[in-house]
Amino acid sequence: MEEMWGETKVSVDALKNGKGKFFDESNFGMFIHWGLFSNLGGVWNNKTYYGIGEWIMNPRMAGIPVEDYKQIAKDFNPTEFDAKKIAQLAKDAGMKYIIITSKHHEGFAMFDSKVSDFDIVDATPFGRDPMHELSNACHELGLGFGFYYSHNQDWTTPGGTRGPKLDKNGKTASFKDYFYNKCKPQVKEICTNYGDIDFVWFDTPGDMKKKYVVELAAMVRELQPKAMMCSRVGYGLGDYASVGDMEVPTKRIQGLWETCDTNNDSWSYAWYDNNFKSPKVIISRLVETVARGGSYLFNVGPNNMGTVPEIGAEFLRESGKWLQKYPQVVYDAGPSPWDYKLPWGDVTTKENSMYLAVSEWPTDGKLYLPGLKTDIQSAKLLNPEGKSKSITFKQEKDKWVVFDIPYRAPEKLISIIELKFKDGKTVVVNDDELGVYPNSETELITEFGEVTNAEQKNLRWMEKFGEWKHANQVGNWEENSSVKWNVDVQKAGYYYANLCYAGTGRLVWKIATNDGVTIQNQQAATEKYVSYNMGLLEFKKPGKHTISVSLVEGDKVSSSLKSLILTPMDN
Ligand code: H79
Repeated sequence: MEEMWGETKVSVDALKNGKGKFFDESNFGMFIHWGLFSNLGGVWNNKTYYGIGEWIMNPRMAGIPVEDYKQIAKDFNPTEFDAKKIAQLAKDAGMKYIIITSKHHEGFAMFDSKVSDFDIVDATPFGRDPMHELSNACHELGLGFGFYYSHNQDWTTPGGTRGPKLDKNGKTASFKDYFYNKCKPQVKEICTNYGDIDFVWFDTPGDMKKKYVVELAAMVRELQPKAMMCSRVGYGLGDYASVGDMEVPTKRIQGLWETCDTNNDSWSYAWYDNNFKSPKVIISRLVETVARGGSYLFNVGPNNMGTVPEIGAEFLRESGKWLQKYPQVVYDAGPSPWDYKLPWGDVTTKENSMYLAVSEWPTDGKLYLPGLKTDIQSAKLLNPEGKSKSITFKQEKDKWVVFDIPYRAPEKLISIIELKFKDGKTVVVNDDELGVYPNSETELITEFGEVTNAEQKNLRWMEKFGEWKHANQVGNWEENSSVKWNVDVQKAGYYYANLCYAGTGRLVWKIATNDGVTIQNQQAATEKYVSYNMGLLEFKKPGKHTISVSLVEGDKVSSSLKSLILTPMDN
């Protein structure tokens, strides 16, 4: 886990059988970002600020002065907030719990706080405690419930990180002041006044001193012994790891972990943000997360009136209908035996079943599966209306399994093929070689290549403010650098080879296979990752090969290779 999001060291096995069981089995939860920023919806003084809306106060966005920001509370009146409706939405979406912002970095408490007047009951005309309503609604519907609390940053409280330096008497405020006067007593309130809670989700520990984190975590454990804390509490004190914002990891991660993602681009409501993830994308990202061994925490941002934007809600309900048909693919499902996703989709497991979740349905009537060593007992195309159908397949030793499938995808979102294995049998898969598929594009990412004399690194950058993009890439090229992949080619023949990279000017790349086939070509390069045609690459025979890529000419420092994409010519 990267530094920014904290690390965690816990006994995962004990947790999975104990208080972590609910989290481990749920795999899908609702995150809610709601605060004063929701009342702005991305606008300050008639100007729209693009990027994560809850950061609008920040100097790199609207730069709103503390006193002006506090005034927003006066006209925050979300009278359409309906806790039951939101809890029902989570339930309909197939989510098992809700985690909501009780206080974000802005410092405004969305609950009735006795510690500060800057809270929704004391400072707004609304005057209700929506957290009370929501925790009740969740408990009534049998959903888990938890709070997000930004423990380190507080932009409106003296002494909070990125907050005012002086208190109201002009005296210098320290973090200690903020911690003991606000943070700790408020966390005590959220851990005391809302019944049993399942999560306390701290965020951005930054350089908060260890002693404070230890003290805070100890209090949470004492008051809410069943609540799970994510690694963002800091100093390895969480119960499970939280990976980077908006990141679905490409490689299997051991242990208990979660990724948080959002339904459009911003976490909090922004009027212009219409980039909602479709039901298919939601389900794909959920299944992919579960297949890598994690849980998916998916965010919605209620607006100034307290309602969840309808498009997002509709897409969630549609995702929920799919989950109702195929619950076994997600809930309490185990990870894929392959370390990575496959070109047509992903894989989850349960007992002696394996679920092939096919999001890119092949159009030639064949589905290919590489590296499976264990005998399949049966293969079925699932149809929840009781019309599941056996499908025929061919499995030969050390060969790819080939399934005969209908030409058209049976499901609009993601179709499921269930494989059964002998009871109690461990399914063995060889995923050391990456499959090169005969009927679809195969993207070989640098994360799974062997890198020589160059630097492999995960890069993270923001396109809009606060909106993270991720790439595993190889940079710092030298004369003799290369990235080499071990592949298993199902079918001999010609493949178009594309390279996806960023860089400057023009670059010449060479691609060579172990049986002496080489292609070399020059293409343009820009600061964005773009896929360029390098030419046709021939595999003279099927089976195991290596392919390596090297930079022949061009600026070595700025060149950054992301992947090699192979597309069968006669596909
Ligand atoms: O609540 C959501 C985000 O507001 C919160 N985490 C998710 C769940 C979050 N807070 N901080 N970050 C994520 C990391 C963001 C860092 C940045 Fe910046 C904010 C980069 C640019 C703006 C810090 C401030 C670094 C530069 C300016």
